[in-house]
Amino acid sequence: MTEIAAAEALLAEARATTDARLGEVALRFQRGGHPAGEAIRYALGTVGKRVRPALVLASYRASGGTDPGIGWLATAVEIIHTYSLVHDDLPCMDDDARRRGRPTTHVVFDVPTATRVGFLLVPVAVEVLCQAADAMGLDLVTRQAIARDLLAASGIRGMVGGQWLDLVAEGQRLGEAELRAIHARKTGALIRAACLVGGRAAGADPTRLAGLAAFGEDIGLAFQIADDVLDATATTDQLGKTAGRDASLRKMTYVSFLGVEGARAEARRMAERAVARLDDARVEATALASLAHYIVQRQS
Ligand code: GRG
Repeated sequence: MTEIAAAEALLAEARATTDARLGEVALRFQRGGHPAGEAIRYALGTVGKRVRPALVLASYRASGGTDPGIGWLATAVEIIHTYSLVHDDLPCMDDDARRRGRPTTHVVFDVPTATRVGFLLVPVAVEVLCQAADAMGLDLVTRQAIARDLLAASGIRGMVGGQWLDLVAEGQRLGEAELRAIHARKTGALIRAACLVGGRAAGADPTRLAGLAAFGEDIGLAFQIADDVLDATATTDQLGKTAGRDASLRKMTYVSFLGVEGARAEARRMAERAVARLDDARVEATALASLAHYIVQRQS
């Protein structure tokens, strides 16, 4: 099997595992008769690549984990990601009408509903995280560390902080270091957390955890650079979301600094460096390396 085929098999497994659990979560709201039920089902039912859940599974297994309860932890990470997409598409943020090949949540329902559903998904993710910890019998110190990693990656030092700076920077000139710092928070922090929480759940030692975190940082950046390249080169149909959005929002991207070919080369360099980080920390790299290479070669 080629490396990309191996990554695609892992993503398919992550999709099956995560989608079943996301469906279960949505059903709880629908059965409860809550008015948010339909919108939650819509938001959670959109089909993404499931890169972050695949990273949770691969980091867990690379650290010796074997419990199928890890699927719930992967789902918690995907729910945080889903919340960020619902809010990212709102008119007050990137104002986009398409995502994952479908109209965005606020287009199908309305802005207040999508705003509320996005917020609601954060405590839902924490509940699912607790469910994962129970299912896997994780000790309190590990639970606390996992919750801290995931929430810190979502907050002001992570996704919200990065998005905030990104919005403020629209239409402004940035230096490459500033752009890198924004991306590390907006996109990289959650990807890093996915790797770290998989390792923590398996009881990885501090050296291997540091290796997983360093790997996650590098592929997080590689992921965003590849995203910038795709935004500039792919079609809306290929992406399932509006192509060319960065240019229309006058955003600085890696393509503005390096051009398309330069940005592709930088993404590949970051993916190679990420894999070297795993080798340095003696983390079993096969599956994680295949995901790193998929991330920079993907077409959507
Ligand atoms: C309150 C300022 C403030 C922010 C709220 C909306 C938000 C938090 C943060 C935005 C985070 C974000 C959407 C970053 C972009 C990351 C990115 C490249 C997402 C696309 O990920 P894929 O390609 O998507 O994995 P799929 O659809 O495959 O899951």
